[in-house]
Amino acid sequence: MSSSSQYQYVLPELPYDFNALEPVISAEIMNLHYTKHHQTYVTNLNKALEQYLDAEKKHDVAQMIALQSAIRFNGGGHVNHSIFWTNLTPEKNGGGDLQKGKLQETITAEFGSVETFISEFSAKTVAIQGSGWGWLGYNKTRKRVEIVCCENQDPLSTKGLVPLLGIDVWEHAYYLQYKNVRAEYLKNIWKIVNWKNVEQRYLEASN
Ligand code: MN3
Repeated sequence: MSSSSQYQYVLPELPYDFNALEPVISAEIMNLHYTKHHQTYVTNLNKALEQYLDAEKKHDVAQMIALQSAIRFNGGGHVNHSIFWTNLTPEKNGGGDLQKGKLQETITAEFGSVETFISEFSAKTVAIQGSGWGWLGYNKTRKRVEIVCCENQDPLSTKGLVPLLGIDVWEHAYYLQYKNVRAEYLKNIWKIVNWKNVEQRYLEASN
């Protein structure tokens, strides 16, 4: 077994075609986002972890510390996008349809209504300065769902929460289609949210 083999992360399979989320997200964005952006996080994560393993073997703590920001950024990018793709689904496959059930009850209890949740989530996420992600996360200590924003590619684990639904608001996620109007992207994306996936994550996290 070669020293780096345990760090060969790979792109997860995209569960739909590049054009399947149109008109909300164009095939051009999906193609670039998945094959270029996500792939680059994976490539650079593997590279950084390989270098980290080398540094660890040499007991070079200073180098291990220096590599941490690359691991955080690229590892976060890989973790976040891997969740994001599964959080979305074409409208014809049930995108945007939050059916009655445990998650819908929890969101209603926490925010008053699903509509209020969506408008709070959208308002907080549209206001992220620079690049980042809006999340619905599960707080295991409080046993509640929360809306939290993360900067750059910081995964939600850095806030101590379990990710349920993440929306990427880096410009690469919408700019080719929505230009500078992040709010319009955030208004439309609810049409393709895969609530079944979000609910499954909620049931696992709250179990
Ligand atoms: Mn992205």
